[in-house]
Amino acid sequence: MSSPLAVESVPPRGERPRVLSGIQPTFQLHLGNYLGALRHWAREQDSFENYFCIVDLHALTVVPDPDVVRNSVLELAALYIACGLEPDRSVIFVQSQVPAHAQLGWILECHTPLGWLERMTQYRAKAGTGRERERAAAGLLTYPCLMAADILLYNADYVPVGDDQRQHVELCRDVAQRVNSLRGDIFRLPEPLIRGTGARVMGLDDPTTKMSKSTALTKPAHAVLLLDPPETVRKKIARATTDADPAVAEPVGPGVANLLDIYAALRSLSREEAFAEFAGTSYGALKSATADAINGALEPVQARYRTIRADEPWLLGVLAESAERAADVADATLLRVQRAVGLR
Ligand code: AQP
Repeated sequence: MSSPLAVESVPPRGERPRVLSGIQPTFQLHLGNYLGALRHWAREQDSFENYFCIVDLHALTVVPDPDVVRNSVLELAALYIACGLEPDRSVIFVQSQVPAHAQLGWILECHTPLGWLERMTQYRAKAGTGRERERAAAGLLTYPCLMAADILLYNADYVPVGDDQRQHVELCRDVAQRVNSLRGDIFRLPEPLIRGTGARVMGLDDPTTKMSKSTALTKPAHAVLLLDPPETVRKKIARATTDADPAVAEPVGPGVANLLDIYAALRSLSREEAFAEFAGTSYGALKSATADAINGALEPVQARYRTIRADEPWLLGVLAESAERAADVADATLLRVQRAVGLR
């Protein structure tokens, strides 16, 4: 019999590798969230044991209106399912309904050097400088520890994300390694799973910056939103920044490259194949074909979304049941960690 003080290691892997990922319920989802994350999650459900959460605790770092958070959680859950996640193949749950996330988050904060957090690109970009930084929420600095907790609680093998999240998964590995080296082999080290096409969709108004929800909120021309009607999509794509050249030609500028990438991702082509299709044609032809491809992908998603939103009791039932399934796994990990750090 093992000593009651022995550290319990990470449990063995199941038949399929496990994935965990999530999206913040902050404002509306955009094409980048779909192409970089959601679409892959849905397509690859049979290859993995799937855990997808709606990370509402993270949304509080930008302190949106409580009604916005409440509504965005349901909107996001419905969009997960509308984009193809199936509740019997994926555990789709709300982060705050599984208290272990916040509990492990704190333990990890206590094991993470401040310097690691201060170096994070997103913190530096979002917290501003000088007086602005003094007023920024402390959660903006510490949320990568909460994100590490989200992943490590489920002993995830992979974290399927867009390219912008690479640094966060690396930090998660660093923290896990640090705890493992201090307290025993309690965490599995996750790998980021970043797909080629669609991994970094750029802003339509400024193709040198990543398409993001927060920018789309103040600048509607920045992003196609998943619930935009077809005419709005067409107008936004028609207004997308391109180059001074009259036609698609090498070397393509960032705006044209972005449209080619979006088109390629939606038609399952490489960038080169997409370029070959439009080389020498006007930007109008590329924009029109890209808008058609987006509308073709979004139409069925929007139809399913409307059906799901019309049955809120069903959606709440899915989330409640999934939270229980998630908590079974998360609570077991938390207990293991609490014992290892001397809390039980
Ligand atoms: N532009 C993008 N291209 C490809 N993938 C993307 N993701 C986000 N933007 C792109 C991926 O979507 C998932 C959810 O990320 P998020 O909730 O952080 O979404 P966001 O749009 O980045 O959200 P915010 O709140 O607007 O953040 P900021 O303003 O910091 O960008 C992740 O897998 C992400 O990689």
